Amino acid sequence: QSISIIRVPFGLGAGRPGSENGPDSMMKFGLVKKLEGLGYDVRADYNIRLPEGIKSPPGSKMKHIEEVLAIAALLGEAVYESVEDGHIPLVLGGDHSIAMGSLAGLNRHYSNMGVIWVDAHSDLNTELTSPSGNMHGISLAVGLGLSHIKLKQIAEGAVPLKAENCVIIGARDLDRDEKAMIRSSGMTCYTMHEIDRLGIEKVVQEALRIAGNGTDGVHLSFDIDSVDPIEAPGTGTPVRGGLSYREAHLLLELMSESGRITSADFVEVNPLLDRNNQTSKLAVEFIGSLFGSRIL
Ligand code: DIR
Ligand code: MN
Ligand code: MN
Ligand code: MN
Repeated sequence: QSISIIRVPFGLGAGRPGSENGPDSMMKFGLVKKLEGLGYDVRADYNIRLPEGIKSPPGSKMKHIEEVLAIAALLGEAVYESVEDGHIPLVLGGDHSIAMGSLAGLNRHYSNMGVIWVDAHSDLNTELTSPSGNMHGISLAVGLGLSHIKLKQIAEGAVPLKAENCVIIGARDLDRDEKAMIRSSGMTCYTMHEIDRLGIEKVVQEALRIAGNGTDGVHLSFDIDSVDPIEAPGTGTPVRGGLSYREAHLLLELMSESGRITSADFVEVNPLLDRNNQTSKLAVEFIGSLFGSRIL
């Protein structure tokens, strides 16, 4: 099996700079070697960069919207091409706005894709409800067709995800309108409360069942801020009370075991905010667990 690593050194969708350095940092801390050690044929031939001359007009409510959409279109192409070529796309962010590109590109290949969104946040704001104006807070809403920005303007022919096949895991910081969106959309959200009560194993099994039910692919979008800031301090919007080190690993080990995950994003690693590169190294470990690394 082959993995196509797609680097997206883009951080303008977040409120503070630094996540654009995430891909290089994860590569530097041994990602390719780790995946090769697990038996994969690894290619890292995509590096998605913003074309010259793209700049949003000053004062637009959603900050850097043109830049985000330009990156998303290029990433959508790359993801589509890699999956059509038979590789597993592994997208390294960058901030979480880039997931719009992953979802749009994958949507051209899969006719009915499930999504598991592991995040402290739900990224279900829209341009109407966003309190921050940051594009990384609307990417799942775009995927579900809830925003004015549509997947089909990012990748031709892409259709909205079905809410019934979308699951959020790890939420603990939701804006008012996001809560309403979760309730009305029909998607499933396992907040930290459900994880505490049910245990991460049960939550992940349910999530895989829901995202896998009648779907021909399951995309994992993993925002590193899902993990507790004690373990993952290098991220732009840390929220206390997150997944423990082992809960995060177990989640990824179970996803690996299931054999259902067909693509993944790892986003919001911010080396500028990190302590001794702890978060970049952790992200590399986590990706290892998703692709089969085991303790014994
Ligand atoms: C917040 C933060 N809900 C927003 N979102 C983040 O800006 O819309 N998502 N950080 O990962
Ligand atoms: Mn090709
Ligand atoms: Mn996010
Ligand atoms: Mn987040």
